[in-house]
Amino acid sequence: MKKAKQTNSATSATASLNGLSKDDIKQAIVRHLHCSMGTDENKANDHAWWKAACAAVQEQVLERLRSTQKAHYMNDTRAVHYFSAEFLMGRLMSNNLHNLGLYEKTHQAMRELGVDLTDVMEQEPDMALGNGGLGRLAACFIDSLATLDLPAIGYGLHYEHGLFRQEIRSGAQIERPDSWRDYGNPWEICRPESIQEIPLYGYVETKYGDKGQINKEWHPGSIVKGVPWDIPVVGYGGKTVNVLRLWESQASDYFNWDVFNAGGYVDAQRENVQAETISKVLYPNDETEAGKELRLIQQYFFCACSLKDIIRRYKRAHGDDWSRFADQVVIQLNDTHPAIAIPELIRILVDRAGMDWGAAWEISSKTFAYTNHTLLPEALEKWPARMLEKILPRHLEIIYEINHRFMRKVEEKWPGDDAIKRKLSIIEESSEKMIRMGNLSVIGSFAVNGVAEIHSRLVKENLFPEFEKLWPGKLTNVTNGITPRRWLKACNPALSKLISERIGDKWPTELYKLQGLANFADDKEFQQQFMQIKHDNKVRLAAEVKTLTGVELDPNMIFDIQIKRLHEYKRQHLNLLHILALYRRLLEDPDYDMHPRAFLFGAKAAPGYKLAKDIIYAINKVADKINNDVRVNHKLKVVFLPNYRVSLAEKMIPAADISEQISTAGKEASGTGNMKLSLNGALTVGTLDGANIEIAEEVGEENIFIFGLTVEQVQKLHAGGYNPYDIYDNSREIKAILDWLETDYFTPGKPGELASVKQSLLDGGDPYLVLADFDAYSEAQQKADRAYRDKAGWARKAIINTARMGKFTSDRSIREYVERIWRLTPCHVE
Ligand code: GP0
Repeated sequence: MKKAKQTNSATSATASLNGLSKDDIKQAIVRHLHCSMGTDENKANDHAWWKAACAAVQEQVLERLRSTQKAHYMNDTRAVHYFSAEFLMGRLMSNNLHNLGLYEKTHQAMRELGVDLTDVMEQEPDMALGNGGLGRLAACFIDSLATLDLPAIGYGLHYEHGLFRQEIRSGAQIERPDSWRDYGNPWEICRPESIQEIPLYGYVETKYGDKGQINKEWHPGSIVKGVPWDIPVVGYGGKTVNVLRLWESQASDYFNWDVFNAGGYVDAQRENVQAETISKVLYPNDETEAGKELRLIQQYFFCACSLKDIIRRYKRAHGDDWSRFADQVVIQLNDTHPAIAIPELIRILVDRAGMDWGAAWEISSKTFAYTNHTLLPEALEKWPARMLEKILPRHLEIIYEINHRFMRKVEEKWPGDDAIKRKLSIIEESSEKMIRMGNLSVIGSFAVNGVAEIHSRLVKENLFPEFEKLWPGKLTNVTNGITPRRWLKACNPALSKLISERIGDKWPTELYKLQGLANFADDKEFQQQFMQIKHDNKVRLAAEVKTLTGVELDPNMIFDIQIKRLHEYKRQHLNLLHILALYRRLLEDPDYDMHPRAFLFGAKAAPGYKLAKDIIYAINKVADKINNDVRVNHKLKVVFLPNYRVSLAEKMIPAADISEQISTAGKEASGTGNMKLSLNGALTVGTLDGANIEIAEEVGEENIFIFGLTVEQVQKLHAGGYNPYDIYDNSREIKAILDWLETDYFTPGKPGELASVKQSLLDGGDPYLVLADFDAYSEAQQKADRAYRDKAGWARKAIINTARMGKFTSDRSIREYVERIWRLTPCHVE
C-alpha cells in the first residue's frame, strides 16, 4: 500500500535545527515581529515579542512535525491513541525551547534584542484544559511518548474555556471564565481537511435482510461538526514531534441547510448555539461524576471524531481490510471518560462495515486498554440508561448486547449466582437504570491498570475482585510518573545546572542517573550549593507571594507547601487544624519551640463543592488573622495563593522545603505532585497512600516523614464504628481548635462562618478520619521541624530526595505501558 517517497526535506530540516545559531534565531524573531505581527523592535511590547518568538520556534517545530509524520506513514507504524477528556498542558514556550535544545540561544538572542525571555514567557496563558492530576498526567505522558520516539497521538477536546480562573475575594473563591485563546494560540494549527461529522439523538430502525439477518440503522436527529486543532508535542532532543489533536464542535452547515432555506434563519442560529456549546467549557469537577447530558455529549463527540480520524488513517494504508486494525491501533482510555468509544467502534464495525458481532468484538476488545484513576465511589461514572437512549440510542442497544453476552460468561463461571451477576453487570438495576462505565471499560478492554502499586492492589481486591478471577492478569499496575524536562530542567534551571555539573547532562532522559548525586549528599560544598539554590528559589517565590497577596515571607522560614485540588480526602483541613494548633501553642507559650514556618496553599475547589469552598475560606480567614498577629507572625505565616495552575506550580515547587501529601490512606490513587516536589528537593510529610509508599521505598524512611493510619487500619476503624466525638472529647487541643472555629475570632462580628468545617468533622462523621490522624500528623510535623534545624542533616535528606526520584520519570511509566500493554516500537525520525 505504501508509496515510496523521497525524504530530502526532512534531513535538511534536522541539519538546520542543529546548526541554528543565536543570530538565526534573532533574525527569525525579528522577521516574525515585522511580517507576522506587523510591528517592530521599537514598538513591540512583551506580548508581541512573545508571539514573534513563538512563531520563530513554531517554524522549527513544524518542520520536525512533517518529518515525523512522514516517517510514521512510511513505516506504517503501530501507534497508541491516548484518549483523554483532559490535557493540562500549561505553557508551551519554555518546554518547546528546552526540548528543541534552543533555550539558551534564544535567551541570548532575546537579550541582544533588549528583551528578557523570562518576562516574555510570562505573556503566555496556561493551556488549562484539565482539572488536576489526571489531565497533567496525560500531558506528561505525551511528552515522554515523543521523547522516546514512539508513534502516538493524543485525542481530546478543544475547550474554548479551560478550568476557571480563581479569584479570592474577602477570602472566598470566585470563579471567572478562563479565556486562554482570546488573543490567539500560536501553537495550534487548524486542520479543516480533517473535519468530521458526528451524529446525535434520533432513533434506531431495525431492518430484516433477505437471509433473515437483522440490520440496525441509526437515524440521527442532529449532526455536529468536529474541527480538529493540532498542537505539536516536541520530544526532548527535538527529533520526534507528535500531535495532540483536539476537537472543536461547530454547527454542521450540511444539517442546517434545509432549515436555513426554509426561512428559519433564527432557528438555524439556535442549532448553531447548541452545537457550539459542546466544546465550550471544561467541566470543573475533579473526581465527581456530574451526570449532565452535555458532559456525555462531550465525551461521545471527541471519541467519535477521534475514531473516525483513526479509521480514515487506517484505511488510507489498508483499505477495507480490517484484519490488521488491532495490530496497528491501540487506544488507551484515560479513565472512563472516553469509554463510550467502545460501543462506538463496535457500531462502526457492525452497522457500517457489516461485520458480525463476533468479528467486531474480536477487534474492539484487542484495541482498548483502560486506566483507572480512582476508587472514590462518587467518581465512578454512571449514566442513566434513559439519557443514553435519548442521545445515543444505538449505543445503548450495543451496551445491552455486550452485557448480555458477558452475563452468559459470568453464568458459566458462577452458575446460578445472581449476586455476582448484579455486581458485575454493566447495568445497575436501581430505581433508575444506570450504565456503569467502569464495568463497561473493564469488559471491553484487553488490559486494565491502576496508577500506583497500592492503588492497583485495591482495584484488584476491592473494586473489581471478580474480574480478576474471570481474567487473571488483565488487571495490572503502572505507577505514574512526571516529565523531568518540565518539572526539573525547565522549572528549576539553577538546580538543573548544578546537577549537570556534577553528574553530566544525560539525566533529563535517564533519570536514574540522579543516583549519582547521592555521592555528594555529605559533601559540604555541594550541600551548600544545593541549599543556596533552594534559598534563591524561595526568595523568588516570596517576591511572587508579595505581588499576589501582599504577604511578606522571610525566606529563612520553612516553606511548607500543599498544592492540589481541594478535596476532603486530600485533607487540606488537617493541615489547617495543625496550623491552628501551632498558633494556639504560640499564644499559650510565646517561647514555644519551633522553627519559623510559612504554610503555602494552592487549590481550586469545584464550584459546586460547598465544603471545599468553605475550607478555602477558612484557610484565608485563619491566614489573615495569623499574618497580622504580631505575637506570632515572625514564626508563623499562612498563604493561600490564588489561581493555582501549572505555571504557578512551576514557581512553587522549586521553592518547597516540605511537601504535604496527607490524604486518607487508600484514597489518593497515586499523586504526582508528590513526585515533583521530592524531585526538587522537598521532604514529604505524608501518609502511606498512593505513590507516597513508593517514594518512601526509594528515599528511605529517614528521608521522609510518614505518619498516620494505614489502609488496613482505616478499614478496621470504619468497620468498628468510628466516632470522632471520642477524640474531640478526649483531646484538649483538638477540642479547643474546633471550638475556636465556631467563634468569631477569625471572622470578627460573624461567628459561625467557619462552623461547617467543624461540623463535617463531628456531626458529619469525619469521613476522612482527620481527627483520627491528627496527633500522628502533629508528631510528624515536629519531627520535620527538628530535622530542619540540623542544616547539614536536612541538606543531606533533600539531596537524597532528588537523587532517588529516578523511578518517577514518566519515561519509565511509558516504557512499562509499551512493554506490558501497547507493544510499540520506536520509530526514529531523521
Ligand atoms: C483521578 F479519578 N485523578 C480521578 C479524576 O477524576 N481526576 C484526577 O485528577 C487523579 C488522582 O486523584 C491522583 O491520585 C492521580 O495521581 C492522578 O489522577 C493521575 O493518575 C492525583 O491527582
